[in-house]
Amino acid sequence: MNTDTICAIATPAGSGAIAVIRLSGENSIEVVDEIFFSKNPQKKLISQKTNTVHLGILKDKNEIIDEVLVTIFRKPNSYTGENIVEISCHGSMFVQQKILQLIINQGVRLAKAGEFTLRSFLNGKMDLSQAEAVADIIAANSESMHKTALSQMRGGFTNEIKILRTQLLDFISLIELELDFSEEDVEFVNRKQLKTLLLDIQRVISKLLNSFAAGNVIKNGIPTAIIGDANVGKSTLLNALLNEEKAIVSDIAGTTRDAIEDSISLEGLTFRFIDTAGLRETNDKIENLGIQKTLQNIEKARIILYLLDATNFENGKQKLLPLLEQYFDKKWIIVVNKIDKIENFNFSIFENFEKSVKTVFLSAKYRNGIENLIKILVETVNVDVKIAANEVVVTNIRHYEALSRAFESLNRALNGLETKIPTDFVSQDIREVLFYLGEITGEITTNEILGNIFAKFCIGK
Ligand SMILES: Nc1nc2c(ncn2[C@@H]2O[C@H](COP(=O)(O)OP(=O)(O)OP(=O)(O)O)[C@@H](O)[C@H]2O)c(=O)[nH]1
Ligand SMILES: [Mg+2]
Repeated sequence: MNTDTICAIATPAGSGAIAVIRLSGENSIEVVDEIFFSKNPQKKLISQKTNTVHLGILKDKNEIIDEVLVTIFRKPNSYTGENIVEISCHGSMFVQQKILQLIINQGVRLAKAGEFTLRSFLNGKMDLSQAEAVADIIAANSESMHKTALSQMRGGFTNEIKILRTQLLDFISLIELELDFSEEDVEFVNRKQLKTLLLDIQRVISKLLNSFAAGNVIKNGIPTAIIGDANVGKSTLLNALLNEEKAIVSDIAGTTRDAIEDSISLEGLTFRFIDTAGLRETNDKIENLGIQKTLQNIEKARIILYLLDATNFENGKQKLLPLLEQYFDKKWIIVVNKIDKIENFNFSIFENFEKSVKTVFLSAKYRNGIENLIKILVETVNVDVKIAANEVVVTNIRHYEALSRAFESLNRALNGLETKIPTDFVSQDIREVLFYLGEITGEITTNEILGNIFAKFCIGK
């Protein structure tokens, strides 16, 4: 394990009011002491207490670089578990680089992405899933994402897993003892108790596996496909929802060929809107590929906004019914667009149009009625996502995979107990359960796993 001192700019690239440069490692306090001068010439950082802040100037030989605040965290009570110094300087790019260079000149190494958090994990300050949650918190851009990441950082579901894993470890040691005495036909392990524990674990894992779908929605946004005939205003609606001219809009039917998508957070929920190629008969090869893709996007979506043109809806209506039947498990919302084109719009034409499905009337072009659509969108998903946000949820694909593997091994172990196969096979399956559960929390890690996780972090975290 590396214990050298590392440094990085912890604030985003660019200039700002303040920037923070961070050092971690045995020598961080001494290193900063070399360039830091307090008003009181007697004051040395090395003799200051932990968690204290000091005002002074940084100097490169005799040249003053900046007036700064220096915060000291002594090991082991710091983020990384090592000595940490944070220098808050004025946020000019030039000053930041200059200070960083000064520190590096003293033999401190530039930190790799996520290295501070990696050290925190290696020093036992947090488990692996908590470290991953740190990255998720930084990436969170909606309330629900933030909530789940925060709950995970504070322990989330891994506490429960750790407890069950420890209990299982106790059993496995007894089982293995039993195997050592196999000639003597003794039973140290109460099979009934073991089975109860395995069933407990099975219940927990299966709950977590089920939460992944909801977790995924929270993290990546609720996939919402915008579907309909050509020219009904799908791209116009996408732009209105995103508040941005993302997709090309034109009065030529068949404008959108490839699916266009983007996410936006609406009332705390992230929606991923997918604008698609209009459904119509055409000989255009590329457009046809686009239409096939539209069908795949219906498949992947959770919510379908089905657009109709208020001035010309017969065609769209005919296509809607078979789609509704085929994709009955999706949440459909019918959007009647271009109502600005009709004076004295007669809503009753659409009444009972499709009883089970909500209908919204709007003008995408003039952004009339968009608020109402957003309200209905939020209502549509709120129920299931809200539940998910308050429970522990798995949002991380790595955790999901490890849990799936653990689940398989667990079922084999339970089967083995049932059919009374030789104990060493059962013990092998239980070892596997332990292995996969340990992978989540980091009790079992490989360099490859660590490398994958921390490479995704920002430098300075
Ligand atoms: N008056 C009016 N025109 C609209 C409205 N929404 C869209 N349009 C117009 O309808 C035409 C088609 O709009 P698009 O958004 O490109 O339609 P689309 O469904 O994406 O079309 P394709 O990509 O070809 O399938 C454009 O000329 C838009 O300006 C609306 O609410 N009112
Ligand atoms: Mg379009």
